[in-house]
Amino acid sequence: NKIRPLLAGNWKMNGTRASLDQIKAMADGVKAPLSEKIDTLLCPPASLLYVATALCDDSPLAIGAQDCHQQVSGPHTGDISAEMIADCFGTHVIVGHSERRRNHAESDMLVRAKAEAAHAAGLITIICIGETAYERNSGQTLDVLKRELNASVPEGSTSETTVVAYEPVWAIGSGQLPTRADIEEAHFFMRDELIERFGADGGQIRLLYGGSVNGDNAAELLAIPNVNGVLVGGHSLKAVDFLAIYGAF
Ligand code: G2H
Repeated sequence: NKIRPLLAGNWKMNGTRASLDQIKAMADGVKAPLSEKIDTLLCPPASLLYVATALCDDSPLAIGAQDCHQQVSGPHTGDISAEMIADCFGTHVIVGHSERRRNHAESDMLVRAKAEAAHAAGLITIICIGETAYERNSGQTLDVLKRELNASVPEGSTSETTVVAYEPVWAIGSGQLPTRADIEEAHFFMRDELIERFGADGGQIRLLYGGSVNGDNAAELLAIPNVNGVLVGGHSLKAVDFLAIYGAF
C-alpha cells in the first residue's frame, strides 16, 4: 500500500483577520489533480479556527488546531478541548510540538493524554517528537526518538488516526537542516519502532519531517525514504510559499 502524503502547515502564534485572504488563497490553490494524491492541512491559531473551516468548506484543504487540552471541559482557563476543535469543524490537532514541550513543560505522558483525548473526539493527531542540539551532539538522538515515540503515541493509535512528525528542535525556524542521511536514519528508525509496536499498520502511519521546510528544499526532503510529508511553520504563513511546497509533491 502506497502511503498518501500529507502537507501540514503550522501557523504557531501568527495570523489575524488580515490573514484570512491567505487562507482563502490556499483553499483555492489546493485543487485537483494534485489534491487527489495528497492531503493538505493548515493549523491556524485557535482564534481563527471557526472562520478558517468556513473558508475551506469547498476545498480539500483541512483545518486543524495546534494543541488541545487532555480533558473534555472544565476549569482550565485558556485551554481548548479536542471536542471544541471538532465543534469548529477542525479535523486534526498537533500535539507535543517542541515549543509546547519547552514553553509549557509538556511531558510525554501529557502529550499522550492529549492525543488520546483528540482520538476520542474523532480528530487525527500529529504527534511531534525530536531531539535538541545537545541531545544530538551527545549522540542520544535515536534514544530520544525511541523514548518520545513510545511514550507520546497512545495505545490503539492507527494509521487512520495518527501522524508522527520528526522535528529536530535545533532545525526549527533556524534554516538549518539535518543531512539527508540523518533524516533517513531517523525516519527509518521511527518506522521500525512503529511496526514493532503496531504491526503492519505501523508501516502505514505517516511520518512527516518538520523544521525549516520551504519550497526549495521540499522536493528533496520528500524523496527521502519514509518521509511521507512535511510539517511547515514559517513557510506556511503565505499562500505563495505554502503552494510552492504543495507543488513540490
Ligand atoms: C517546526 C516548523 C513547523 P519551521 O516547528 O512545525 O517550523 O518550518 O518554521 O521551522
